[in-house]
Amino acid sequence: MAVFEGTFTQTESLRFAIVIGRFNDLVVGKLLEGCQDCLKRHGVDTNPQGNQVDYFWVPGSFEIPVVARQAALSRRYDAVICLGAVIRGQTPHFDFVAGEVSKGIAAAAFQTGVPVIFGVVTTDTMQQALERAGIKSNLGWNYGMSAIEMGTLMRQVKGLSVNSYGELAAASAVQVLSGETNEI
Ligand code: INI
Repeated sequence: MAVFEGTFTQTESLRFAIVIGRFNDLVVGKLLEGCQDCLKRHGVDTNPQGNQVDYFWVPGSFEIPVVARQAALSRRYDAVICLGAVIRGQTPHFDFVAGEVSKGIAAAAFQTGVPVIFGVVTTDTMQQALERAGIKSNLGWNYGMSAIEMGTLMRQVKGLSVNSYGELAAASAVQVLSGETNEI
C-alpha cells in the first residue's frame, strides 16, 4: 500500500483561484498579502498577468461560495482559496453570513471535487481579526500552504487507478507532477 501527501515543491504548473470578499477590507487585504507571500516563496507566480493565479473580488463573504464553486467547475484550478473576514460586532448578521459562507465553501469543494480552502476568519472583534491577519501571525500564509498541499495531493489522488491485480497505481500522477503531461 502507499502513503499520499502533498508536496511544497514542483509548484510551477499549479493554478489557483483566489476569491476575496471586500468587506472588512483592512483585514482581508492583509490576509491576501500573507497568502501571496506564501505562494510566491514556494515558487508560484502570483502576478495577475501571469498564468498561475487568478483573482476574483466579491462584495462580502456571503458572495464567496457562488464564485468559488463556478471557479472550481471551470476545471482550470488545482485549488480555490477563499479569503474573507466575518466579525461579530453587535449584530446577528454575523451568524447568517458566517454560517452560509462556511456551508457554501464546503459544498463547493464537495460538489466539484476541487479543494476549496476555507480562508474566512470569523472573530468577535476587529482586534482579534487583525491579530490573525498580521499583528500576531498571518493566517493568509496558512491558507496558501493548505492550497499548495491540497493541490499537489489532489494531482496524485486523481491519477490513481486500479491495475489488474487490484493494486492502486499512481503512475499518471507522477507524470503530471514531473511536468510530462497535464492530463489527469
Ligand atoms: N460580510 C463579510 O465579509 N464580513 C462581515 O463581517 C459582514 N457583516 O458582518 O455584515 C459581511 N456582510 C456582507 C455580506 O457578506 C454580503 O456582502 C451582503 O449581505 C450582501 O449580500
